[in-house]
Amino acid sequence: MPEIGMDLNRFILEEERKFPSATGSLSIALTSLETSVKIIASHVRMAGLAEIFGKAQKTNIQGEEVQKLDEFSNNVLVRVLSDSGQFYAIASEELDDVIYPEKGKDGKYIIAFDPLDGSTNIEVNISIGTIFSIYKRSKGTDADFMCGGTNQIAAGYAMYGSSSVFVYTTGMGLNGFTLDPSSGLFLLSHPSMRIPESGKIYSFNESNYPGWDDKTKKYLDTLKSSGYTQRFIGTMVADVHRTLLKGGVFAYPSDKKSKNGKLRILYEVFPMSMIVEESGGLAVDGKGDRILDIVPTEIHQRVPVFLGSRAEIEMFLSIQ
Ligand code: AFP
Repeated sequence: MPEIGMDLNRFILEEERKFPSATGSLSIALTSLETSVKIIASHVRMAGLAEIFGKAQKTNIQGEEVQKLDEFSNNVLVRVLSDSGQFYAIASEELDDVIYPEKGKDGKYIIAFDPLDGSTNIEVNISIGTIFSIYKRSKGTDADFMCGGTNQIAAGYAMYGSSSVFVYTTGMGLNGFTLDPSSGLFLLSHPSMRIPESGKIYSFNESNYPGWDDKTKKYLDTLKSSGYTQRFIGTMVADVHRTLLKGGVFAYPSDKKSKNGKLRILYEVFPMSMIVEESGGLAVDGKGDRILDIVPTEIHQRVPVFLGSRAEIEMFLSIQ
């Protein structure tokens, strides 16, 4: 068990030492993510003060309103990750097309991210976050991103809440770090995270109930009649973070208006599914198929998702 309080940088290096053949590329890649989220965290703290607050009066590829802090976060990630030289390609929820950074032409990795998840919560001072997912470069085209969730080599998120946390996995356990504002270091606070086998919370946007299919409606009815309570923040990072710590289920089902649900597979659903599975939980789509086995066909694809504790996902799977 790693030592509580260990600095994220040292943790990344100690993990690398477990693989004598490692070149250090993944460590540099992860450290560049750490740098990016520290910069974003400090700007999130300043949001109400630093004229960065407010809307940029544009819409992004998803037709959603882009806020200034989204643009800032996207720009920080693109710049810092490009400068690291480790990423051959970068796909962002905020950008129409994949970027191929000049400095990354020899990079072994590609990365997909949602720079600022939960952006509608910025103005009301509710937790927001950054989500990322790393793959190996193969052919060197956009198609490299369409290799399926099981090929992620690392996934993680940062949450900017009452404190800032950084949670990530490289497939060797899930670990969470909390930012110490006085030293500016992410310190290990949640080693070897395990999701509870079951919980008592369901996290759905229940206002979509009328548009759900019968199975989803029946599931929700069963949860309610079995004494579950509801929490829905509207920031996937925060809802999943709570689900990891307290157990239960987070879901964003399809509905009559959004046939594939709302959440994006590359930027949100794959990384969170890897994280939840790594902690001992399950992540499935509306048909009950494992999320990580899906092979997307386009970078901005959406997918319905049900993820969380084993007991609550098995309950969903058992409903006819
Ligand atoms: P924004 O980043 O546009 O706020 O969307 C957040 C999100 O993608 C995800 O984090 C939430 O779970 C989900 O949307 C909430 O969406 P609704 O409030 O529309 O149900």
